[in-house]
Amino acid sequence: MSNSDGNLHVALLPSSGMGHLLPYLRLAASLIHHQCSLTLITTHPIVSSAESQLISTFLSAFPQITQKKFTPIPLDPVAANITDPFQLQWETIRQSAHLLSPLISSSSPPLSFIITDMTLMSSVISVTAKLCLPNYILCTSSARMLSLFSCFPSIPSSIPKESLPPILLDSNGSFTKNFSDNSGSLKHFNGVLINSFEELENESLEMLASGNLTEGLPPVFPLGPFLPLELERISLLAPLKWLENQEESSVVYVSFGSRTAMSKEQIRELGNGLVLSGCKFLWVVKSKVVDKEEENGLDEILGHQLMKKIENNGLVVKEWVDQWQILSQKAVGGFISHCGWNSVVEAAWHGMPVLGWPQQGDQMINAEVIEAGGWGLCMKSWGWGSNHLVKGVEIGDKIKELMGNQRMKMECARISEVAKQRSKAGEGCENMLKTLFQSLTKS
Ligand code: UDP
Ligand code: G50
Repeated sequence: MSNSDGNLHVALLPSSGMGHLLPYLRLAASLIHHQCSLTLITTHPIVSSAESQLISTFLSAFPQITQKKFTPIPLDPVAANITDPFQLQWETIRQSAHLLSPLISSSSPPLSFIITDMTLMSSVISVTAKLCLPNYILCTSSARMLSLFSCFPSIPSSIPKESLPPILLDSNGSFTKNFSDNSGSLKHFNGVLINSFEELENESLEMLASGNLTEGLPPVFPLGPFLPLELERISLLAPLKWLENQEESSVVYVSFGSRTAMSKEQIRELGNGLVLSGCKFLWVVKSKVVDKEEENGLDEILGHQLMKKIENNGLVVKEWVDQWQILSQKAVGGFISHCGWNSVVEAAWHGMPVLGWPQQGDQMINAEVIEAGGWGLCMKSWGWGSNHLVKGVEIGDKIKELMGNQRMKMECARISEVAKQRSKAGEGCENMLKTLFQSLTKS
């Protein structure tokens, strides 16, 4: 399994979107720590500026990593019937997966294994199987989502049908077909690496390990919580400076991740809700799915009236912020989140009460992890992002509930303590990687 110099050479194949790239790079740093040689496969053109910047910063910080540029054949979004640019990129990579073969087989020293993103599984496994290259998955979602994924189109009794990603309800759509094909290919993989840990998702991880969900499921390695890299620190200092002057636990932080745009109407209701809550707030506004297209100013998005009302209560930004640093600040006492899985794990690590407002995809299932743990709320009655307008008054009331809930704060402290223990050297990721490497040397 290892090369002549005794080291493992691992190829990483992330999919598009910061929510997919970030956990890959965080894992990459752990693998380097374990003396692995790495090849990072990057897909061009890159969808968002955030991804381009992170990739170049990462490669400059780790010059020992080999970059292999992969240029798939472009797809016509109209013909493919895909509007989301990140999903379009997933499909583009899938359809050009055969072109990965020469890129993979020309790696020197030869690869020990590859780590493939979930969205690409069924298209990549045929390539790596022909090359007899072991293939692991990095699951960028929750173990709870993985439990659904592993037995799809069946649905585990633990998951309500209403929580399924709405896109999967279209049983003839290409997304559902890919999801199903990916799920079916699971048994051909050597293992699943996941940014989770026992105390966060005990039930789902046990269910996955028990073998009762699906036959032939490969081992699942819960390596979480993943920690950010030093190089992820960014220089947008205004939010951090502003937070320094706020009282302890007085600020609610509002972000819907890197690829969820809200309608202008919903943005304005949310703004009113934040003002009505009476709390201070730090709000990251996104009105376009891809950062490159975000050209309107805040004035235009929020409107003059709302801008005026906000002035004394909060700070609104449109740029990429350093979420990890923000969650570390004493002033922050609550998090309104779409519940992308990375954000959930980061909130857990920081012991931050979450008002979960899922917008799409796996987010409702992720939010249920928070609700079950008692350290946040999952707003099912607010519906999915685009099909329901939630009024400011209702949002304001929920924020007050979030910021005043003592029981939730206690659960937060508990989950944060175990998360931090897990991420200390010798725990969590380190131990699990050792187990992974032991299993590799046996095969
Ligand atoms: N993030 C950040 N600053 C931003 C927006 C996002 O640091 O302005 C990070 C966030 O901390 C998380 C990731 O980007 O690590 C987003 O992943 P997540 O799974 O939460 O949501 P997605 O963006 O995939 O919907
Ligand atoms: C986005 C989305 C729907 C959705 C998911 C999204 C996930 C993530 C995992 O991230 O569940 C995943 C996606 C696609 C796939 C396999 C696994 O083919 O809009 O379900």
